[in-house]
Amino acid sequence: MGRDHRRGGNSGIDPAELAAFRQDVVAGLSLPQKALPPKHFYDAAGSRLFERICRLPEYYLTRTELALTRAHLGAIARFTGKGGALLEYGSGESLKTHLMLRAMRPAVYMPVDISGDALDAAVARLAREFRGLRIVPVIGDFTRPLDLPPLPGRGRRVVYFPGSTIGNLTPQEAQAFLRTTRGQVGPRGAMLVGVDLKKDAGILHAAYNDSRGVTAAFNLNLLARINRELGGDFDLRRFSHYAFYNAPLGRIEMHLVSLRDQTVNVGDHRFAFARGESIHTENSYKYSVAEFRAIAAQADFRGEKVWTDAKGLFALHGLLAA
Ligand code: SAH
Ligand code: AVI
Repeated sequence: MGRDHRRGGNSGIDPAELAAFRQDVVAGLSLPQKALPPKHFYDAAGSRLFERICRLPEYYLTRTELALTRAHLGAIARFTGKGGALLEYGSGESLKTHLMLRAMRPAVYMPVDISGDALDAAVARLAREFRGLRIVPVIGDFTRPLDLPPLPGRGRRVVYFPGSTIGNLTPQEAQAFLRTTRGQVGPRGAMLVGVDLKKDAGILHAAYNDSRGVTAAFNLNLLARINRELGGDFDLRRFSHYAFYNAPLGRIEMHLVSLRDQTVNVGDHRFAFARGESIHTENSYKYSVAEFRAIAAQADFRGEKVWTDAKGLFALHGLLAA
């Protein structure tokens, strides 16, 4: 499923991707609790909205992880080692990657992202900044088996997964993902994972209900994308963004709530919504250091290092193959 991004630009939508999107939408809207996978947020408009979220004052995750990475860059480079190969999942605009590339100086960088638009822009920027670096971009979905090109060279393999994107998987999915990654890095490999920590629910609530409404627009863009790509007729004014912290499950949940009884068509399919009924669009799990290390241990990774900020908002885990 992994593909080189040089497949001829991103002007047209890949028919296989479109079919997979349609299948997920039809299946998800047919569930008793309607649900859509969060990976479909990231079309060109969604990736741009996410980049705006990263710069919001309430969304502490990005700036905290950036500051953390900057503050500990020497120690992080000692942990990863120099040279070798760096594989990044969910690289997006590769914001934090600049720091990692400067510190680690890998021979090869392989960014993997579902969003061809985000990947294209990031690769063009990185190629200008890191002239000798071999960049092997892959458009792919890390929730499915990925047929990645072989990582060249005999140096150490390091997988970078920042941004707490791992929190958008369930704990079971996260463990399965880490196990696959453990296979990719091999016995001498390492992994760096950014994980949002559990914290005061008020801080979390503000981060996912920002005052400018960018997160709401990001959530609603999923319906706009269904309209654009699958011939849907969602009226975006009849749905509202809803995000809350589900404390027992340790996760932010994002939903789109129907503001009235209504019927929506997606191609030949028809879906009824009762007033107040929601589509569950995303989970964002928050883990204490011990909770995340326990998941990693089940995937044969040992929590070797962890860097956290003074306010205890975010953790950057250094994992080694156990
Ligand atoms: N790493 C960046 C971006 C995080 S946003 C940061 O830390 O700021 C999440 C990124 O993961 C987006 O770029 C999105 O396109 C990508 N993504 C989400 N689900 C994905 C999936 N299933 N497979 C591959 N990439 C995915
Ligand atoms: C990409 N991911 C880690 C973000 C998060 O915080 O779960 C996506 C996001 N959803 C709403 N705001 C940001």
